[in-house]
Amino acid sequence: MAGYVVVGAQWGDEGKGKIVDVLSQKADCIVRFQGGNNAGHTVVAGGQKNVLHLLPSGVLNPKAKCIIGPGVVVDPFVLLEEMDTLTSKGVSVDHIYISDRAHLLMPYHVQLDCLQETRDDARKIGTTKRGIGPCYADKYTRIGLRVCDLEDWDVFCEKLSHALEMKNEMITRVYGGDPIDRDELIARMKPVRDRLLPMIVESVTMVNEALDQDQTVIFEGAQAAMLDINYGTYPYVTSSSPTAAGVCTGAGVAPQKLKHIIGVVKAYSTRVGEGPFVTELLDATGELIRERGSEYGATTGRPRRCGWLDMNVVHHAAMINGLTDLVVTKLDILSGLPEVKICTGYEIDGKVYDYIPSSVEKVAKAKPVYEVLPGWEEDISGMTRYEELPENCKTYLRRMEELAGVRISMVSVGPDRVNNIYLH
Ligand code: 2SA
Ligand code: GDP
Ligand code: MG
Repeated sequence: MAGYVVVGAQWGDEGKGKIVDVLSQKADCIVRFQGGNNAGHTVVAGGQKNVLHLLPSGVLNPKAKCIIGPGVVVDPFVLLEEMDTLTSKGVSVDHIYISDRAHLLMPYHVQLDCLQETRDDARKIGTTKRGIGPCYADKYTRIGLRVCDLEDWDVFCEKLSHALEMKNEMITRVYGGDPIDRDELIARMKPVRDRLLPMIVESVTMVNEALDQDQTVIFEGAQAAMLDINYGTYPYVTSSSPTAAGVCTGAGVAPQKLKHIIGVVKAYSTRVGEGPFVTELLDATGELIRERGSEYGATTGRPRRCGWLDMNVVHHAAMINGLTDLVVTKLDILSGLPEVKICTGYEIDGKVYDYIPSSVEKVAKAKPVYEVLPGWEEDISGMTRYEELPENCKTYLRRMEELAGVRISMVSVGPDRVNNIYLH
């Protein structure tokens, strides 16, 4: 039984897509378990770059089953567009399956997300405006539409009409927006339904059987621990659980079946959207990291905020996920900096915290406690063995391991699937 979980240990964009692609080459099954097309997962292979939003990053391996799991919110229009783009590049999409339990993200969710984000600047979350929050809200209010509802067209139309009536009331009365026309939406959904029907599966049994047969199954997280609805910097979070626990609820798999829990850690920190960011660099170094690391949203193109590595954050992620391994990415981007800093705690009103306080107001006041380490000059992007790395680079990695209490099993030194150094 080999269940591999790949999750983000910071604020997302750590390079999970790349790591899932690397692992997928020997996998039987890759499962997305939360989030939706807010995700932007980049895979670079043989000079060709693909950015995946809803499809699992294992899609380039035609032999592996790629499953959009029960915990995902699926915008069917985006899904089909993403599949068509891959098809036009010669990538097979015959191995993609959608869970019958996944929720459908409808145009009214997107509209509500946009309206909520533009209504009150002071309370803006900085979402991707892809409708994620409103769709999960409907799921928990129990007026969501699920993929299985598509199987009976009359049932689907009835449920859609009921939900749309309430949503239109909100769109028009609360936000003064334009209502969505029911007949038009139903007409748009008909051809979509016809294309989706053959891809619908009962994924829970499928995935559990694969694990019971000792197949290699990868659970691909989107976003990251600090964006977790329960354990992130609430309310500046996404609306799902991008953690190992999220695999259990979002894929229908028991905790003891998850053997390897890999936390992907970028060698520095980035965040996109609003919310506190204790190690943020609002200076030339932050700018340098953004440009060198091409730190722009893979879905929205927004510039990402950049800062030093925050081990308070990584330690938090290690704890709530039960990480067994760290994979460190983008270490190549730090080459040439005279010194590198690691945050080991937060100073708030004279007290040092070695954990993440729950109050976002408190975190916003925190001053980082730094350890300053010497940098390294060498370009490490072509290196393939740990021994080749500069001493200062090794010291940086070892300190990360110590502070996280988790071993580093791989270091990524470039975007391509071959740019890796294996430690274990
Ligand atoms: P949402 O849209 O409701 O999930 O937004 C809520 C918060 O979650 C953040 N979020 C992300 N953070 C980093 N990367 C994400 N994916 C894209 C990428 C982001 C992009 O790969 O670059 O292109 O802008 C992602 N998705 C959601 C979001 O910024 C809010 O802070
Ligand atoms: P994800 O959301 O966690 O999958 O990450 P993104 O794809 O949004 O952002 C990571 C970016 O860094 C992508 O452009 C990757 O191609 C790139 N990347 C991943 N690993 C490395 C690395 O080790 N070095 C460099 N230079 N780029 C990397
Ligand atoms: Mg991303």
